[in-house]
Amino acid sequence: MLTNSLPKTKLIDPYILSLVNNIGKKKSLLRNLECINLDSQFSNIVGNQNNTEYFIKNEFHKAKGFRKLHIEIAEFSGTLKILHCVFFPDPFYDIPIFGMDLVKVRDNVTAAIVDLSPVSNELNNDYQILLNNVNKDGFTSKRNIPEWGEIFSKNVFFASLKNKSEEDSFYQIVDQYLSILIDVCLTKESNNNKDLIEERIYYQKRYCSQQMKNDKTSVVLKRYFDKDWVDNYIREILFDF
Ligand code: BLA
Repeated sequence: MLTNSLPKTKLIDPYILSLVNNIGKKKSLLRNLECINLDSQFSNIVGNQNNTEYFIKNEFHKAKGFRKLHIEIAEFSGTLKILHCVFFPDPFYDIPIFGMDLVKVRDNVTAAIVDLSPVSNELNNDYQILLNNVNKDGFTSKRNIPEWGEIFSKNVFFASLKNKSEEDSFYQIVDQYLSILIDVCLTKESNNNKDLIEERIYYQKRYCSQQMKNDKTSVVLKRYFDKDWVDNYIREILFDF
């Protein structure tokens, strides 16, 4: 499991661990879950730059309906902690893209985002109705989605988390979005309609290219790695397609 191999001193914070454990639990409900072997240079990245330590851990799986289930945890200089997770569907299936990102600076969760993003033009997706019903009240600092975020659904949730109660509420939202994803995907079978598959591929490529416009991701990585490494990491590990 992703967190088992972290040295105790580097153990990322308990809130991020609780989210990772829950994501792992939900993921284990998927059919035909298999590890995807990842080049070891990317599975466990540890280093020290100007006396500030960092680590990044990546885990890749695939399952029925999903081409890539990616969970990444990272910590930079002991102050910036990140949980990044994207479940990329197999375009032969009508399954949305699950994405979440959590950025914690010291004790503050400055960004907590989760969505099931669409892979077709169809507005009345069965899962959108369920997402709409998830309680997203009780947050004091909701945030606006940046321009590149047109890939997200109208049920995207994005906020800073101001206290333990907001952290608990965000945990519940992620839990429910994952439950909806799993319930929906367990009912889906692959289909061979060429137009639908092409549309899903188009949406997934667009998801990746729009995410690459988020310069917040590359700015952090470029403090620790050179530009070519960062470009390659974003293209091949985070948002390949
Ligand atoms: C914002 N992402 C951020 C921020 C940082 C990172 C430092 C700024 C925090 C803030 O605005 O409060 C950094 N995120 C990273 C890094 C990695 C990462 C270094 O995942 C990985 C190595 N980003 C995603 C995914 C989503 C996402 C999957 O990777 C959504 C599903 C969203 N991150 C996202 C959004 C912002 C953000 C919407 C805010 C951007 C803005 O307001 O301009």
